[in-house]
Amino acid sequence: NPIGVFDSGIGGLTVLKEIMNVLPFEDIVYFGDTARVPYGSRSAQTVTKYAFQSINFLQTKGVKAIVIACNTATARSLSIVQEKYDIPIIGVINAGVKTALEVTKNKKVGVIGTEGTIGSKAYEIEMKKISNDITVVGKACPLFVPIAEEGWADTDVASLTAHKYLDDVKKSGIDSLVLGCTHYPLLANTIQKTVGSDVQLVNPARETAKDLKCILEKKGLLNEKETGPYYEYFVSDDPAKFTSVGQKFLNRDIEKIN
Ligand code: DGN
Repeated sequence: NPIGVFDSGIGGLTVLKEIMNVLPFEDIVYFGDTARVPYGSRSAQTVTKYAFQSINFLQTKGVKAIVIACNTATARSLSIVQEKYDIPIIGVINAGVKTALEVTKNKKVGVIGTEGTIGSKAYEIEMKKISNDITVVGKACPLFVPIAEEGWADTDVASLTAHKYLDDVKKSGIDSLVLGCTHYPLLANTIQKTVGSDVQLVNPARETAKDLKCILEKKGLLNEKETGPYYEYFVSDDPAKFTSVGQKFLNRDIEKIN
């Protein structure tokens, strides 16, 4: 059976890319809720309703596990949906939390994400469960999303925007910075230049893929046969933009799209 992955739109493709690298023989069904993106500015109740709908849809495809490849949807709904379904469901936040705590030396961690993710304090709450002497500096950077989708990640527009958002975050003395939104890995170069090389960036997508592998292994759900994987994409709005922008996010062609 395939793994189900969903996101508010195309951003989750940065997570999908990591899953494809770590689990190259797994079939995957991806759902991007492009008709209702962005989730970042919506209420917890609305995002949770959308998450249930996405999971119910993926279940019609017979998925054996689900990855919520969206920081906002993870922040708003993960614990609620985990209670309602029998299959493993993981989000992207725990992996980022774990890695940031491993990386930080001065215990001052920056977290950037959408307004929804930062407003929920999900990263901070999870970090403090593990280490109560940690200082978390959160900052919503909503404009990074359209900049990444426009393909402007390495332009002066991105750099100016990054300075506007991050100069204060940098001044607070953080030594690590979690890219707590699916789009931000695309801006990693610009963000790194802005905060300086002494701040280590943490990409939760990579760690999420490794966590998924562990969970599938533990539950005996790994695909043992080494056959060419099958990838299928579904979107709730026009597939054309998803395909053109998505190929940049994924670094490969998007073929079977519905
Ligand atoms: N996928 C969203 C996230 O990771 O928070 C970003 C896009 C959005 O819905 N604003």
